[in-house]
Amino acid sequence: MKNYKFQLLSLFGVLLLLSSCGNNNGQNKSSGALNSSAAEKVYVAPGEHDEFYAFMSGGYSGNLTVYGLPSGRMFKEIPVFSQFPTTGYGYSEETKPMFNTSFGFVPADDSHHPDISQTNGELDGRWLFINGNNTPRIARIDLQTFETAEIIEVPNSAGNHSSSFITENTEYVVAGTRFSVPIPQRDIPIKDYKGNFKGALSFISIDPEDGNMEIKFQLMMPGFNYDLSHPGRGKSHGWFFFTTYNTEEANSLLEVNASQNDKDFIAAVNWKKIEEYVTNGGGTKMPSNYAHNVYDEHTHTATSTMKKEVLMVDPTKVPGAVYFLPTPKSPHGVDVDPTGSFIIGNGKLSADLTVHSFDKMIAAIEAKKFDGEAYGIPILKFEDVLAGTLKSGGLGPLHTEFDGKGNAYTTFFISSEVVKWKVGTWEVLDRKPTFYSVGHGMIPGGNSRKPFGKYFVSMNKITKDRYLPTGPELEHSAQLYDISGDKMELIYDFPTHGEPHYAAGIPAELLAPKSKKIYRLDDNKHPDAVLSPDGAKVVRKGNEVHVYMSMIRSHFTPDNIEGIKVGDKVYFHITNHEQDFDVPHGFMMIGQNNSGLLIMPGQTKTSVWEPKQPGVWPFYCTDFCSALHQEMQGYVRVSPA
Ligand code: CUK
Ligand code: CUA
Repeated sequence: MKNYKFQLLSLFGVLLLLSSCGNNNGQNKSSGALNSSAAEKVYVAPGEHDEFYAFMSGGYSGNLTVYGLPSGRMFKEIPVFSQFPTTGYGYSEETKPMFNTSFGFVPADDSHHPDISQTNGELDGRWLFINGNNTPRIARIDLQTFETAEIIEVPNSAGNHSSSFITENTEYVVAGTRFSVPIPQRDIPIKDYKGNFKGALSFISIDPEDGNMEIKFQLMMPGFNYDLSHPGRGKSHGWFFFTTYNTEEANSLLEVNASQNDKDFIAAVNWKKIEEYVTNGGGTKMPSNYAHNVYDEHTHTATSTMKKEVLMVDPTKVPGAVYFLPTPKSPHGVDVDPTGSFIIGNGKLSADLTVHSFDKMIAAIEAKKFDGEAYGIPILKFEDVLAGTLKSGGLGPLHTEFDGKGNAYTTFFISSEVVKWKVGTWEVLDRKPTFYSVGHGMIPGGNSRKPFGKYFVSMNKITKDRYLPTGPELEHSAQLYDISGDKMELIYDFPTHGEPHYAAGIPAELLAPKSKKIYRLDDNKHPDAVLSPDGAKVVRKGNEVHVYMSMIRSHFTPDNIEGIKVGDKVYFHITNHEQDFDVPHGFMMIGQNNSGLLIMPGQTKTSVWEPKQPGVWPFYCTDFCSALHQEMQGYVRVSPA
């Protein structure tokens, strides 16, 4: 709250604070407007299913949560960049490699922006990509299994914020760099930032068959801060747009240093041109270490590879590759409308919203009408590319979504509201307060050529009184607006887990029928699986002991294990032999200092236990699986070394 006040005062001064921030004090007027029809709109009867999935980023939890809309019910937390004791993700031997990076084992991150794969600009529901903002990474979630299938590290980057947005045929997912850094990293004085620090933008190709990611090329850009990005679509397909701030290249962002330029830039990158350049042998191979971790659902095992180089492209060597569009003031989100005609710069230190025209941008480029250059990259004239300005009276615009009916919805952090406006006429159609201080908004498909403009979800940054108090730490809130009519109607509030920065929504009918129900035992290619209880055995290799174990209602085989000594490293390779889809079993060993396991039917997972004391030590199943669940147990006898 302290920072927030500081922001208000320092950015707009006391006058603006007094004049237009009343919505922030809306505690007492927040819920009165709801009527009983709102309840009907969000009510999903017991046993009925929701109309949409909403995948919400988990912020500093490093994970992703799955909700239903309109009910606001949470279905699942998908562990991505963080260890997850609930299932053993990141603790099991099979999944530890998912956290390999050039920095070593990194089992935590800050996830911001999920984006669902597209075909011809429409959601296809194959995969979801999400960024790790802290240790720069991108993860791919398989939307058949709802599991993390791949994590690629992004070298030469720091703060992968402008990610993980994808092109309209899922050709590329991009990564940016919120912090510019010395490239290659080296020991230099921080005050030598200007001119020495660089920002690498990464274009990561996606295999159309299996979704595997590969860093195709990086662009060595000037040392600005690259905040967010958005792909062109339709007529602007082939372009990618990145917001920048700190074009002053200050090494300390106290406001005296940065935010002096009246306008920063949106960088327009013609990736098709650069793709052609690298296909013809352009670019320089640059030594760069980064991890590429892939999880195979047949072996139930992740493998990690350390890569050694990237292809670096100097944008000034590729004519027509990159242009700068001046945009007021420190733009945060950049959004492209469903037709691909308009590029919206959400200047967070501005009251107005700037809309650039893609057609005007192309015309200015063809006429070579430039207003100088920055590090060899041409700057277009603001007036030449401007399509219009939304003068809404809102303060602190952050992000814009679209409903597919020609309307846009912009979130305003400082004035805490959502403003609906008409694309093309820049006319304000409606505005509704949010509780409190909205960051992103989300319309299912609102990021594609075909939005499903029925609901708008507001993801709010500041939490104070939406739910029963839970001590000093409160969950954030999401709010659901019905946007099917002319006016937005607030119909529901629900808490979210971690800080939700962004979300990706998709109609359930596009996803639910493809959801995988079971891992088949006859498809289990895990090297340590036992495919029938007869195969269960205990094998000693030096001081490693491998227990090949099966679990089926309601016993473990073997369940009495002897011959273990203090100092041994015991590997439990456990296969769930159930072939009914709804019978997971769990495994926990007394004193286990990593995590238990949750093992789905047909799956194999491995847990390591290092006994420290002689004795007879029990283990048991942690998931109530049958009337004989309490009988699902065993002992390990440990003898002195
Ligand atoms: S960010 Cu959080 S409100 Cu990381 Cu997309 Cu703008
Ligand atoms: Cu298996 Cu409880």
